[in-house]
Amino acid sequence: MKNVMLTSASVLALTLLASPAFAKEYIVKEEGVAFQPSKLTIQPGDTMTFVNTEDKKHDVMFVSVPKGVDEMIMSPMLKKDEKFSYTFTVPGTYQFHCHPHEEAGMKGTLIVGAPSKPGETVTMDHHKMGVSAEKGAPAKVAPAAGANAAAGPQATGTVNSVDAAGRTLNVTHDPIKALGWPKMKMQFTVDAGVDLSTVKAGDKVGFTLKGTGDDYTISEVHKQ
Ligand SMILES: [Cu+2]
Repeated sequence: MKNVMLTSASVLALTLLASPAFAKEYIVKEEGVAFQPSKLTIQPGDTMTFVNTEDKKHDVMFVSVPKGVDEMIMSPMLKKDEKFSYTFTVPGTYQFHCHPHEEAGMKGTLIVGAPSKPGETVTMDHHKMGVSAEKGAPAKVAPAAGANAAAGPQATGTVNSVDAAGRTLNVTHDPIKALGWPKMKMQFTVDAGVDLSTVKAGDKVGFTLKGTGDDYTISEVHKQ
């Protein structure tokens, strides 16, 4: 009986150590065209939650991240009291900004674990929407060729979540050569008229993008 109890206690201790019970959540307010705080250090496994506390719309996008981060970390545009959370696992230095207020200096720095050494980060340039690695050469944003040019760039990916009422689709898309985009997790606005009722989390989908520059919407989506 004693042995059984000891074993249970050990299992419980291991479970607690392995669980995210010790992970912390850090709140960053988007307020006064600034991130508050704008500099912080967290540990791998911790979560940052950005909260817009004012009437102005803000977002947050991570434009420089440690190598090994294979997705674009960005929120949708946040209205007052809306939140965006992300759990960081890759150690290093992250730079982020609010897209509408970048020029106004709304930016910040996050260190997860320990800072990156020079050459250990990559730029996720939202304006050009491509990963420009060490050399800094921006990925070319070329229109798709042939029939695709009229239809817009084609993409494939896996659906993370669907908000049919809010007309948004969160998808981890495969690299999109026509746009020079790497594999990224992104939230897209979906055009009116596109049927989202059959699309659900976990689905593999093909979709068509419409737009220019950094403002793309989904104009068509189908299951694969
Ligand atoms: Cu802003």
